Amino acid sequence: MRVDIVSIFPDYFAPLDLSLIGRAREQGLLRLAVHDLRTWTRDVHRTVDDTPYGGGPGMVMRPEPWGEALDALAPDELAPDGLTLPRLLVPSPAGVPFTQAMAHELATESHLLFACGRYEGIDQRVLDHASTRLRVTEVSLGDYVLFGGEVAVLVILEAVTRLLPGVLGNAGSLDDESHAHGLLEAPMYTKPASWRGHEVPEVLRSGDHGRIARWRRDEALTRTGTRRPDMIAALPPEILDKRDVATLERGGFPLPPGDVAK
Ligand code: JD8
Repeated sequence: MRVDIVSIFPDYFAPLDLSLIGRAREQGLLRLAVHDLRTWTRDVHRTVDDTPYGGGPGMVMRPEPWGEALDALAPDELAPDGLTLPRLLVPSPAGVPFTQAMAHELATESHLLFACGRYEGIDQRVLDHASTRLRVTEVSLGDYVLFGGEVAVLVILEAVTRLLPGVLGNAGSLDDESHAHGLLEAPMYTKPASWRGHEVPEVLRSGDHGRIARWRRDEALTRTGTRRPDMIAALPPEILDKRDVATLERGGFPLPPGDVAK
């Protein structure tokens, strides 16, 4: 996968040299480049912002540098010779929610282009113009306000990169993690069996894989019912067996709509 990031704070992405993303880059699984938006300014002060039309607080990012940056990083020439134009992702508090499902979708792309806004945001015409030739997605991390799009790109890139084939050693672990099957994951334990008076649940040391799997399922159901009842309501009823339904009812948690196994 090729990834280009445009920001006025390119140093924000130094962490992408580290850990599994750093290794994915070394292995050529991820070709990532970070670009300073000011590269595409033409004035001596390298200006990227100006006052908002219609008044109001703060500053807005100017369209011209962004237009030239996107022209350079997503040139139409890419398309004729069969290379796909990149998918443009623009973090914004007004964007569609970023989810694990979107992470899986983005992991199928060959080229992602991230535009990091700052100040009050990017002049809307940049996105309107880009939408005439690129697939553009405004995406939000969640209902809270950040200073800019950079940390959102770090989050999105980590969620997408770990889904790329060859990045995670034991890809198997992708299947039973939170949000992979609509439930939060059960609590995890490792040695020592007793720590500061806290014992590891006996079932996990029993070696009885049937009992262990049932315990973990019940813990995942109970934890999800307690912390994320919205996820229980969104579960396809057919994935719940009689024991699951009994666990949810025992916990007093609402069952998902539809006919569940009783
Ligand atoms: C991009 C500028 C700051 C936002 C005035 C504060 C994402 N979940 C999220 N929360 N906030 C962002 C986000 C914030 C951004 C930019 C993303 C560019 N800002 C602005 C509007 C109010 N300031 C985000 N993803």
